[in-house]
Amino acid sequence: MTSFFKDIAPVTYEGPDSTNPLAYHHYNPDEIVMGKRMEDHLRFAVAYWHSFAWEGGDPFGASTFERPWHPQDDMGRAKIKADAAFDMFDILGQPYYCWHDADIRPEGANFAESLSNFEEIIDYFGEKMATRDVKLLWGTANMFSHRRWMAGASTNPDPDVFAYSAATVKACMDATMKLGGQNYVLWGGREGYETLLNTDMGRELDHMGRFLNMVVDYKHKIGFEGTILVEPKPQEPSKHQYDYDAATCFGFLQKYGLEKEVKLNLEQGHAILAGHSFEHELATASALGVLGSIDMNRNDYQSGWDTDQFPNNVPEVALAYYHILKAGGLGNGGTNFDAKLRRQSLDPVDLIAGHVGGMDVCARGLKAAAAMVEDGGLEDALTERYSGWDTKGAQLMLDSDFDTIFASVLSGEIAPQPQSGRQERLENYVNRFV
Ligand code: XUL
Ligand code: CO
Repeated sequence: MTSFFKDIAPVTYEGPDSTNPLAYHHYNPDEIVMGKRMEDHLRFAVAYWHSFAWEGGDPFGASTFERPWHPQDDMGRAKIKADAAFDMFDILGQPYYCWHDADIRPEGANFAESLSNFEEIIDYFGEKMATRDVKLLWGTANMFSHRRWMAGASTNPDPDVFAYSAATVKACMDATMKLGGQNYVLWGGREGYETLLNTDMGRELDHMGRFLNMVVDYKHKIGFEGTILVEPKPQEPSKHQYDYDAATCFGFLQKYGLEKEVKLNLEQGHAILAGHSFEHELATASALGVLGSIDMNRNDYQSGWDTDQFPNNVPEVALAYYHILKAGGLGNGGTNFDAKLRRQSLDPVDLIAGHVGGMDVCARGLKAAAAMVEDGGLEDALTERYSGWDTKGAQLMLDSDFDTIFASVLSGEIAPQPQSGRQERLENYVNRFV
């Protein structure tokens, strides 16, 4: 144990009546929910970037955190950072974590040097993982921070950047596989545009489609068994991002023949930025068969940008897990806290508290969602609302044509009778569980 989290004991479940701020009050990993351990439903992951690589800067001021591993430009400090990160994993006991290449290694003078730094840290992680239970939920490449990516990665007008991106993703997929990662994520923060005046959108989309096909080909070539995930977000940092939301991503995947190969990593805050609720994105992905994993971090509803805060709204989280449970669960996906502290939250204990609170809120949401599934009230209401479609006549209509339907409507045999959608009654029902 390094001294960074000194005097902080491993966090354990003490139940809802405990007043210990560093205990789980609702997250009880071994508790059985709908026949499965809570830990196996939620599959929590810590995001290395926000917890350890972000220095507390914002557009108006630089770093506030001043961690022992800052500045992050040398291998020695990259290892001190890793030591603190794995200490936090030991304290929290969450089963997974995630990284970008740039979070964990210093940038080198050229590709080969960056790669060598990266591989050394991956081996260092491998040694740490060999002595603990923590696993890699996903790896990903940061192809948005360094200035080379300012006009995109696979969508860059410069083919040299496309090549550099391909080499970067190959290295990150190799490392993800080496550490036994369960998924590989692509989030394209600069895969979009600032102005259409300098952008050939059709060409950029074709390049992005070709690139993702190369990712899938490489996955099969190396025998990576994890899922390839694309993470939708409508804008920020680009003015407009091509992976706008779940429906847009699905259209893209279909156009480039990838809808059976690639799923989505949906983020709560990104859904809100796209003008949706999180459950809208979850229900869309579920209906289209591409629900993969989630980033469970919220935005501030007033500020209008991606504030990446830990979740703290149980009713919202409950509806999200309701749709996840209805979809059959997260599979080999998980609940990643792509969440960062506020920049005034300087103390190491704040990092622990943020995660403990997020895990408890998710546990409460999951339990409420499971209670709604088990009670069946929402499902019964749906069954009743669509029951007209269970009749033989309605099914035959789907196999008929406009002329046949027209004749039965004209004869008066069919005459719609409007019925209540019961929204208030259903909202009241949900409130009984949250
Ligand atoms: C950015 C974001 C990323 C991805 C991984 O908004 O969500 O951190 O999750 O690149
Ligand atoms: Co994210």
